[in-house]
Amino acid sequence: MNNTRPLAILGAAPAFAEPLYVGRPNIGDRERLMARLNDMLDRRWLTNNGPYVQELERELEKMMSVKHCIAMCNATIALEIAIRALELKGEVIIPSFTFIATAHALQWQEITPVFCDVDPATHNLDPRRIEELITPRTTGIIGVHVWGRPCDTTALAEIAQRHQLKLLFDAAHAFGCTTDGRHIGNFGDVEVFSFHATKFFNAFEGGAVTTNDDALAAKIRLMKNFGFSGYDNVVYIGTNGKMSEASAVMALTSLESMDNFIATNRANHETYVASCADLPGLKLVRYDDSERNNYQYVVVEVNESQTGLSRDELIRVLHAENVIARRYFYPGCHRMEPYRSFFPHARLLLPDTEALADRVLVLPTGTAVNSRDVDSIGDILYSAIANAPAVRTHAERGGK
Ligand code: T4K
Repeated sequence: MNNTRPLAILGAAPAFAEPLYVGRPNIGDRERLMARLNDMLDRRWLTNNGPYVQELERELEKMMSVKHCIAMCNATIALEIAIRALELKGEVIIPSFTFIATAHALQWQEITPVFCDVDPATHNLDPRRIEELITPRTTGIIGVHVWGRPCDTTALAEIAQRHQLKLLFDAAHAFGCTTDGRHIGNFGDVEVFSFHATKFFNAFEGGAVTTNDDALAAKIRLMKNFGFSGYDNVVYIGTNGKMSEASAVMALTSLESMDNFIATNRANHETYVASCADLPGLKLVRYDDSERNNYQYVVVEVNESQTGLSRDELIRVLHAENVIARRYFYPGCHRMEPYRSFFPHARLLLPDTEALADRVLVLPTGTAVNSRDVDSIGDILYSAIANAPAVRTHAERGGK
């Protein structure tokens, strides 16, 4: 460890006067946003496939080089609609190391999510462990591009094809990312994005489905609008998955600043890498710089035997300094209800998921965080590890 760094924790005042959050929204050009909102109000067209939603869809299709982009109110409803449009039923294989929405979107429709373990090197669904979970009831696989690092799309497509399963990707983290030079949005039967406020690219609330399948796109369009085909003709069971014009305005404004958001995330990520390089027991998740990434997550794996502090102890130290770091996907979907009761023995199949959920720590980034903040966070981590026994005692005495 670099012993010239300051030992600055356990002081009376937190290192940051204001909290630094994971998931602080990025805001684009306010004037452009307000001008569009005024235009929307002048036009009195607020939702139902308005001109801003249509503009957003065309812009995203161009950006991702995908045939169809269908904007939605959020990614959870988008997942539910995509699952229904693909006629999935019975069982669908998914990772447990994901946001609970991936599992709920299936269970909501009484489809059983079958949890598969992840590859500890990639944090994504491990293709080597999928086939042993396939039964006569299996109809699909949902891969999740965790942290925006793409799944092994080729291996998953081969398995899906061999077993005649549908393949869907939860791309909530992967907007703006590529694999083999091709944009996420083009893989599997459909991909689903989230534009929630906490994502680096946001529409307040929002999401989108992308596909290169014309018939599927037409079906999804019907389903997200109650099944209406024309003014008063319902041809299919549907729901309300529509994106509002205000959300499309926010998304279009975010799109204009997207390169800046990514540049800031990348710079912060590089500063974190430099700042944590000499800290034992902390491994930063890296991105493949030969591809396009959004760098929206700064993820650290904590090896307690080297840091002398558990992941949760480190989080307590960071919170006391107003750095609102977070566990992610803890404790894993299979250890939450209703899945915990449905599959009491799931843990036996998911050792890598459980180990990962116990060691992952996510640190703040985005445009609300600058490189000086990142350096200070590095100093806090350094001090915590260097003072591990004192930090432990402090925590035992009831310190935050
Ligand atoms: N699939 C995956 C893999 C996902 O990660 C997600 C969503 C989905 C599907 C479903 O997408 P959506 O249906 O949401 O479009 C957040 C988000 O609500 C959720 O969108 C996201 N993943 C998930 C990973 O994180 P929470 O419960 O952690 O949110 P919350 O309210 O605790 O906010 C997190 C932090 O962000 C707070 O500490 C403060 C900060 N924050 C949040 C908001 C909303 C702000 O500073 N400003 C804000 O406006 O779920």
